[in-house]
Amino acid sequence: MTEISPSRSATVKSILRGLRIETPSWAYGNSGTRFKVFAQAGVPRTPQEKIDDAAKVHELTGVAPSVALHIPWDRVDDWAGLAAHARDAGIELGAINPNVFQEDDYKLGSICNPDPGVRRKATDHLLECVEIAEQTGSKILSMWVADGTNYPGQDDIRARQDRLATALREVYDRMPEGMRLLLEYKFFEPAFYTMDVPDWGTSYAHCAQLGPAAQVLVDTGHHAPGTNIEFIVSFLLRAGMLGGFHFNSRFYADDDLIVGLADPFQLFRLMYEVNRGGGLAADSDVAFMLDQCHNIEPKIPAMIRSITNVQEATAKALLVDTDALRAAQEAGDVLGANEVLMDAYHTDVRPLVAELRTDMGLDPDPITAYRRSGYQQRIEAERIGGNAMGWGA
Ligand code: RM4
Ligand code: MN
Ligand code: MN
Repeated sequence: MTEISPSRSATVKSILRGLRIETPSWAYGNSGTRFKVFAQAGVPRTPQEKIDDAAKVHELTGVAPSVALHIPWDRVDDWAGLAAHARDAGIELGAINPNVFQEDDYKLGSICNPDPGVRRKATDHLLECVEIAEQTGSKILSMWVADGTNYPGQDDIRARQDRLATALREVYDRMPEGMRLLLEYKFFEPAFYTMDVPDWGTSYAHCAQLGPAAQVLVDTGHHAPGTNIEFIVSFLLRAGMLGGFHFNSRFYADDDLIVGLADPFQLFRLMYEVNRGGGLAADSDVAFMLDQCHNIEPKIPAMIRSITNVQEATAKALLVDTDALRAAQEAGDVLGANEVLMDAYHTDVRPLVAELRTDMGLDPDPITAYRRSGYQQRIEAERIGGNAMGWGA
């Protein structure tokens, strides 16, 4: 069993202190499946109210200082004003996520659509998102291209790649210095036969062609069952191509469940590779973002839990005795090496993370603190009338 020494505990805590986890605006609104959206009391009616909820999560956890926006779901007239609202609430506006999947025009795709007019419209939306990012001070354009085909022969797979490359080039060239384009991949859904960016290799190839400000975004729910995601993470980090994450967990497909609940061991393995590859270093620009939907559970506590799950997995990853691990690996000690890893995984890090919160002047138990805060009762009372915002509303 691993005993956590005081010096090790101090190192782990200082790295955890520097961890930044961005929450998504859409997770605070109503969401559901294609069968039903279950409304919850107190959900935001405006982008400002989503920001307020994200700020509450940051206030209680201390490590969620920004919120990602989805355009047009979070569209406002005054972007600088929205950024100021966030600042007043104690957080910043984070990644801008364009939406090129929710209009009738996009039935056959957006930037890969066979119709040049539709491609123009979709590309213009992406360019608009670059502008929005400039106004909100966001440094990341987080792109998910939902394009693909449903039937063999439906469209020319190769031509679609050309269209994709053309649009990405135009967007990339429009980005100001210091902005990054993160290209997300997903193996299926909404299209069922081909996706135009189905996997990390496709994303990598397009990003490499674009230039250094384009990197791959790994959404943990976007792989075929059984895919070894930590291998992908390790490979991308080594190549300097891991831009960031959309954390969530899944049992079957893109379930968007709370990160670390379906498979905490996977999250640990992933964070181990992130650390191994330098992704937790002070100068790393790997963006840790959540991309979840809380269909049946209360949303703000779910976000808090997601953050504590990431912190705990990271703490365990940081507890791996790397010297012992290397020695076992070099000696070809298969079981010994695995034992080093498992030792760290089985360590109860909850007291350490609670101590970190106390060090940071926070309540050691953020979910109980939330329940006590009265915030939930207040939003349920105040946010009556008007339309509750939801996924796509
Ligand atoms: C997609 C993808 C995107 C997210 C949308 C809502 O499956 O994960 O990142 O913005 O869902
Ligand atoms: Mn995602
Ligand atoms: Mn997804």
